[in-house]
Amino acid sequence: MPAELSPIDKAKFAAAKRAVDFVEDGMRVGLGTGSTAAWMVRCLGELVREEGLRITGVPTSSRTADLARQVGITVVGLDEAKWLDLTIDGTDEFDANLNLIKGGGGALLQEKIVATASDQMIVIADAAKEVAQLGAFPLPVEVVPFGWQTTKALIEETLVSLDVLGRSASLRLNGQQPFITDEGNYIVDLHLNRIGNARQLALVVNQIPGVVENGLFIDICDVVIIGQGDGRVELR
Ligand code: ABF
Repeated sequence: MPAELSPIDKAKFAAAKRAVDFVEDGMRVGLGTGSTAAWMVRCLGELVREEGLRITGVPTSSRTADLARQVGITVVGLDEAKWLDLTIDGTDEFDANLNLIKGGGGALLQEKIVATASDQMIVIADAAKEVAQLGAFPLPVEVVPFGWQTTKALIEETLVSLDVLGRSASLRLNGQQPFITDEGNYIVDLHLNRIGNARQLALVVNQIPGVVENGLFIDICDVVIIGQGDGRVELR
């Protein structure tokens, strides 16, 4: 573990390092996005360069693709890999049922596609990501730019009938401009505070015309590896 890391980065590194123990020679591996996943990509790159580990990486964002190539991992698209043995990714929140809120980095669409096309999904996280109930982290929803304000209004209207505490939504900005995803879409963040029925919310929001995908990962994650500042890890 690099010596100069802050406690939070030590926790992320510890979880990432433990996760790569699950990667076997010849695997097709989904590579997640975010700072914790970046440690995992770097650890895998070291095994590729120094131990001759042979894997094929399928990145979940352009940022991850660039880092994977930089550290020497062979990168292919999902359609070339067809199906993955394992996806390792970060998260913004996880609950006792291993349901997640993801998308803080704006890559939720590719992350969910890749994780769903995998035999197993391992999430790596620092302990602060664990919550009793999902929703304190704003729920990212990817929407097409066409008519986004109408889509946002329809989402807010729908929230009135759902078991959530907060009901406001905001367009995610990058400076003064809308944040643009790898697919050229926008992100609307839902400020819900507490989500009572995540499964129902995920289904209802995705029915709204203009919504592409939401950041709720229900029944997708198989294992969460929680890293601690002292280097210890815990598996859920
Ligand atoms: C990514 O990991 C995103 O879905 C999520 O927002 C992010 C968490 O980032 P970090 O690991 O930097 O906390 O998969």
